[in-house]
Amino acid sequence: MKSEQCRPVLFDHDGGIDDLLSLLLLVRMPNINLLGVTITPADCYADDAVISSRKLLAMTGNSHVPVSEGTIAGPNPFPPEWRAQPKMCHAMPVMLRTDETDVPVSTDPAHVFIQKQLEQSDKPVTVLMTGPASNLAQALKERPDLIEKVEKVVWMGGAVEVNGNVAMHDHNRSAEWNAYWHPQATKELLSCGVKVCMVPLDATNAFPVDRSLLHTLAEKNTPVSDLVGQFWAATTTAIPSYEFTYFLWDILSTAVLTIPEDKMTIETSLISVSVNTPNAGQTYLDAEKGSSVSWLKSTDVDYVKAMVVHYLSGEFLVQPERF
Ligand code: AGV
Ligand code: CA
Repeated sequence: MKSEQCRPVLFDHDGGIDDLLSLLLLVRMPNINLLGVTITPADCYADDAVISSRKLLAMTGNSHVPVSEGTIAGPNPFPPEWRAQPKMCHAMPVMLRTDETDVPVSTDPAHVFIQKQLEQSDKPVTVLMTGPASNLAQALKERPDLIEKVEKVVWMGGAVEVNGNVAMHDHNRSAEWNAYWHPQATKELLSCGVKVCMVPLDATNAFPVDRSLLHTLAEKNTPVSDLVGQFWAATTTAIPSYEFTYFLWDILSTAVLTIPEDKMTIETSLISVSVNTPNAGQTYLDAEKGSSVSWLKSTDVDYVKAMVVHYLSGEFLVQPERF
């Protein structure tokens, strides 16, 4: 199914509900050769993320794709309620019925796993990252020679011209959570010279998980769309003490690998990262000292929603037609 002209992709995620749905979306999009899945113990507990990732790979006929757990922890932990929430994903019946034990788990920590995968690939690799930047930043800090093996990094993170989503007592709400969890890693990633396309809140704010999206998915009435709808249904109540809306943050970032260029507005700006309170993790425009970074400003929202629903519908073992 995965032929030679497919582009090699490493997926680094942090086990949230939309990270897991992003894994499902990624393996169902065309022309992707998934080399491996690495996990950051950020917006999840790593054990849960490993189990759910292996099950989703097994269910979709991708049992050959190895999973690796990250060992690096950022200084600003996610709220424990958010980290525990995705446990319900591997408690759902179709997930419980799936045996994940054939899917290999690497003995290397994620940053070493990433180094080995980049080294072994004969083509430059696209890195999709939907959690904090710690694994990749560490991998490239230790091995700057591998930067040339990265085609580009598509990263869900940051907030450029809009407010962030961190609401902590010592923070002024200017940062997005993935950037805030490990501000130093964010700074290293954006300044190390690797080509980055950020998918910040500027673009993801247009994609709340709302009733109309849930209805559209429900009407598809297929095994894949039903599981996706169940995962998203769990996001509609669990977090009101922090925030009332869940967004398609990671889903949009994953979709960027396939969205045609004329359906997106991408800017390139000089951007710096703060590592101190009260704005740790803020990704701000800085014409003097910033690094050149591409970032997704907006998309054709209806097109992207329709594309996402298309690839997230059907049978688990049947690759969807091209949208
Ligand atoms: O800031 C968005 C990132 C995405 O990678 N994550 C969730 C997505 O996986 C953190 C986050 C922000 N608000 C949240 C988050 C919420 N209300 N619940 C769980 N995670
Ligand atoms: Ca995430």
